[in-house]
Amino acid sequence: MADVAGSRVKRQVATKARGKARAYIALGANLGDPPAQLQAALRSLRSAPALEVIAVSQFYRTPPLGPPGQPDYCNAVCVVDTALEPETLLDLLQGIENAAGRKRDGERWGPRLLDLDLLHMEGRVSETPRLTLPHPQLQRRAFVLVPLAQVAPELAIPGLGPIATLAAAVDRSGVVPWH
Ligand code: A4P
Ligand code: MG
Repeated sequence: MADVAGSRVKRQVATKARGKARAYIALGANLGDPPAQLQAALRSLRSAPALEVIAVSQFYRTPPLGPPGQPDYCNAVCVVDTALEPETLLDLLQGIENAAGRKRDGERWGPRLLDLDLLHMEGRVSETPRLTLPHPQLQRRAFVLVPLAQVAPELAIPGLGPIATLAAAVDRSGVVPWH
């Protein structure tokens, strides 16, 4: 146990020494072939020179939040280390969404081919018109908290608290593994 904790501390120190921060990205899709779009987005993230993908959660089937009548979502969370500034990382995520054919002209929370949201970035907060960090809806969404708790069970977000506590407080009954 001590070894595991010790190596975690060393890893955090090494990460900071390189000027990198750990970031948590939510992936979602409910049009086309959702798991294939998530896999393609993960390939793009892995091939981005400015990012190191550290962990990816399982893919989950989740009931849609938003207008009724849309398909279930496929959701996941990915952990990366990066030296990018938060808004530059958002540019990268939106570029991947656009390359997947994402349109932004639909209704709020309507169906989509690919959505990549920046959930949290270690040591960073933001309240600009383009970027709110931590993500303002994070603590309400089982489709975010279940995969986030899987890849970062010990994460605590300043102002919100431990992910495990947040995940235990939402209705997770509709969130099931994607088969
Ligand atoms: N923006 C501000 N902060 C952030 C952030 N932390 N991460 C701005 C990403 N973007 C952020 O986003 C609208 C604007 O939010 C961006 O231009 C960016 O500058 P968008 O992706 O263009 O549009 P959107 O995703 O439709 O907007 P919104 O309101 O952010 O939707 P959400 O919150 O992403 O919700 N149900 C299930 N089961 N699973 C889902 O994944 N997703 C949504 C979308 C609705 N229902 C869902 C799911
Ligand atoms: Mg979005």
